[in-house]
Formats: sequence, C-alpha cells, structure tokens
Amino acid sequence: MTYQNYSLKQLQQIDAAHHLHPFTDHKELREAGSRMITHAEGPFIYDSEGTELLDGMAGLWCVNVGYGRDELAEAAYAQMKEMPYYNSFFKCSTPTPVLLSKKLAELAPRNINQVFYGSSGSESNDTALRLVRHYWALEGKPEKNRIISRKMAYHGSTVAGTSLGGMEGMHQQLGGAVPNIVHVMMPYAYELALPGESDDDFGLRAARSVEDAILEAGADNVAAFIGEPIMGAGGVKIPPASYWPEIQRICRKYDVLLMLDEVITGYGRTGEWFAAQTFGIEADTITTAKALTSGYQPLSALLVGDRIASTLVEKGGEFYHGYTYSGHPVACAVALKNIEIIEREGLVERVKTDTGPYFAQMLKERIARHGLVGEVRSVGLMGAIEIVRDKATKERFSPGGSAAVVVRDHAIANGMMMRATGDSMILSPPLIWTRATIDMAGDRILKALDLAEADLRKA
Ligand code: PXG
Repeated sequence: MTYQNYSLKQLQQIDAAHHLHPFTDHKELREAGSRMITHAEGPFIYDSEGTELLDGMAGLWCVNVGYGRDELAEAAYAQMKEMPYYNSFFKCSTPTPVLLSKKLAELAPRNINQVFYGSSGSESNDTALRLVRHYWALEGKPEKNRIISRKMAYHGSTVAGTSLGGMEGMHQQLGGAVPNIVHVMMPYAYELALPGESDDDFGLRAARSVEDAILEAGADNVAAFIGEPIMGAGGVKIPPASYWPEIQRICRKYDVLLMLDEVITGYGRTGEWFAAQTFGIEADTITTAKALTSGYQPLSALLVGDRIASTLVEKGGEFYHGYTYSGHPVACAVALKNIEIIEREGLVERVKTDTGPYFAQMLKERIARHGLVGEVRSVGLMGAIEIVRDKATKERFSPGGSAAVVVRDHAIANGMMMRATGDSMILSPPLIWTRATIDMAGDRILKALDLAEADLRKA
C-alpha cells in the first residue's frame, strides 16, 4: 500500500471528492473529514494519527476473532494461488464451498443441512425472500406470499433488504418497496410494555401482533415471518423469554415459515453458534454473514432447512437465482479457517460460560448505576446501554436520540469505539475479549458517561 505517501488531509480531501459512503451525511463528512482507520491488532483499531481505540463493535458486528490473524491471511493467499476463482453455476463446484457447506450443516440446528452463498447479508436475505415465495409456489400456493416483519428490523440495504426491514427513514428513500411485506411491533419491553405489564406478558402480546397480522391477511396468504433473534441495528433489542416460543407456536399453527436473520447473532455472539440455539427456535431459513469470515472476506450463507430444500430439489427444476461470487473459493477458505480458530480457541463456550456473564455483570454492576442510564441489557457479547434524562420516568433528553451521540463522541475521544443508535449505546465486541478487556471497556464507558452527563445536564 502506498497511502503512506499521502497526508491525512490529502486522504480526507480525496475521500470527500470521490468516495460516497454508506449511511453518511456527506455534507457533514466533508466538513469534519473522515477518521482514517489504518491498522488493527487483536481487540484494538488504530487511526492514521496513531490513536488507539478499543473496538467495542468488532468492526461492524463482524470481527469475532479479532484483528491481525495471520492464519486468515495465509488461508486467503494459499487459495488465491491455487485457484482464485471459479463459479458454482452450471453443475460446477470448487472444493472450499463444498467443505464449508459440510461444516455449516454440522454446526447448524438439526433440521438445516443446505447452504446457499452470497457476498453479503443483504444478498442472502434477497435469496431467502425469493426462496420462501418460490417454495409456496412450488407447493401450489403462489398466493401464500406475504411476509411479516417488524418495525425497526434491519435486514440489509438492497431493495429487498430495505423492504424486509422496518426502518422508516430507509423506506422513505426507497421509492416503492417490494410488495406484500408488512411490519408489526417490535418486542421491546422497556419502551413498549404497558404500565404494570410484566415482560413475559408483553412478550406474548408482541408475538400475538404476528398472529393478528396472519389473521388479517388470512393464513393462506402468509408465507413467512422474518426476524432477528435479537434486533441488532435497531438497538440490541432483546425480546422477553416468552416471545420466541410464542412466535414458533403461531408459525406452526398457521403453517407460516420462520425465517431467522442471524447476520449479527450468528457464529458465537450469543454464546451458541447460532441464537436459534440460544432461544430454542426451529427456523426454516437462517441468514448468516459478517462473522462467518470475521469480516476478513465478504461472504454470506443462507442456511436452508430440510422442508424448503427438499421441495426445491424434488419439485423445483432450475432455480433462476445466484451470484457470480456465490461460494467464492477464497472467501470460503477464510470462513473455514475462521471457524477452525473459533473452535480451537473455544470462543463460543467462553462467551457462554465466562465472558458473556462477566460482560453482563460489568453492565449491571458498574454501568446501570450511572445517572444517565435507564437500562442495560445483554446476551453473550452483545449489549446496549439506554441513555435517559430521568431514570425513574424513562424520560429522554430529546426524541431524536442525540444524547447517545454525545456519549459516543466522548467514548471515542477516550479510546472506546462504540455505536449510538437512537438513544441506545451499542456494544458487540470481538469474542476474544477477556475479563481484563471488559474491565477496560467498563472504565472507558463510565468516563464517557460522566463527561456526557456534564454536557447534557448543562445544556
Ligand atoms: N441482516 C442483519 C440483521 C444485519 O445486521 C444485514 C442483514 C445486511 O448485511 P450486509 O452484509 O448486506 O450489510 C445486516 C447488516 C449498523 C449496521 O449500523 C448494521 C449492519 C450493517 C451496517 C450497519 O448497526 N448490519
């Protein structure tokens, strides 16, 4: 790389002149200049000025084995030398996606034994949407094609991903969504439970909004329900324990397929390989991406349950769908090595029995006591801190969620990279975090909260 020949200022100018960024207000970016992340090691990222930041977001929910893994670079290099690319169309295959598929079938819940590859979570959700509608058409029920999703869901940024998702701002910029997708309430008790309603009662009520949507459309018109086991980009919204079993019951009762989006929760984040296992959900499709390669290569895998797969194989003929890079050999080689590392280092088990509980304890015993914090919540190494003006009444500073941005900016200035979404501060760190890393994160977050409180209460 020759970027060292450029000053930060020059890079920022070129960035502003030529590079349109995802989810970015470009006018603001041009005024501020982008932060140039230039290297990373273990749990830390570094910017061009040498500033060290503890990466509380594992990149963007993906770098589960942490940075600087030579083994992953070597796996990519070896595969590129041997065979950089060949497609998996037209009855061809290459060995790495074959072996990865076997591995994923072993790790996935028992009813899942087939994999369809893409290069992003959005692509694989597009595949999932097409597949479930195609399934019902093949079963002679083409009208059974409505999908039920949830407000605030994030399922990606393509037209299909945005349509499946429930982000209002994204829909406003879409100019017409994929038809026949409806959105029901999210299972977020802290904000939506009625006074006196228990979390479990609220969870049942939230699940029954899915039943209401099925009854309204008629079960013969509903193909599937799609949901993230824990809503990620929507603010790490963890459903009450009653929610998923009730969703499962409703889907079975009305013969509605269950699509899980585990792009964030897959590959160890919740202390099991998949959150389907954490919550005991039996799904017909599971979308995965991100941590499949720990972000070292773009790769997604739609895990397809036996019910859909057998219809596709037996009745489907040719499925007119696929991507040039479906089953890309280099990405699949990196995924295989990444899974080997996760297994060898026992990272999933460690999240379940050690770091996950310790992370929860840090949030509960240190962060939740802070005057700005209305609620903390976590499963495994995925958590959120809710910022409020008043702990007792849950009053927010302002409706737009600008208070969390103040906290985030102080966090970054104090060596802690984390996200703000609405008034939720988000944590989704690499699974290599130890108790010591969690302590360090706790110190930095507390400092950021103190500084933010001084700003926010003064304003
Ligand atoms: N489903 C879920 C649950 C996701 O979180 C996607 C699908 C789409 O994946 P791709 O690979 O197409 O981006 C995601 C992605 C954020 C943020 O701000 C979250 C995602 C992507 C970008 C930003 O939290 N999740």
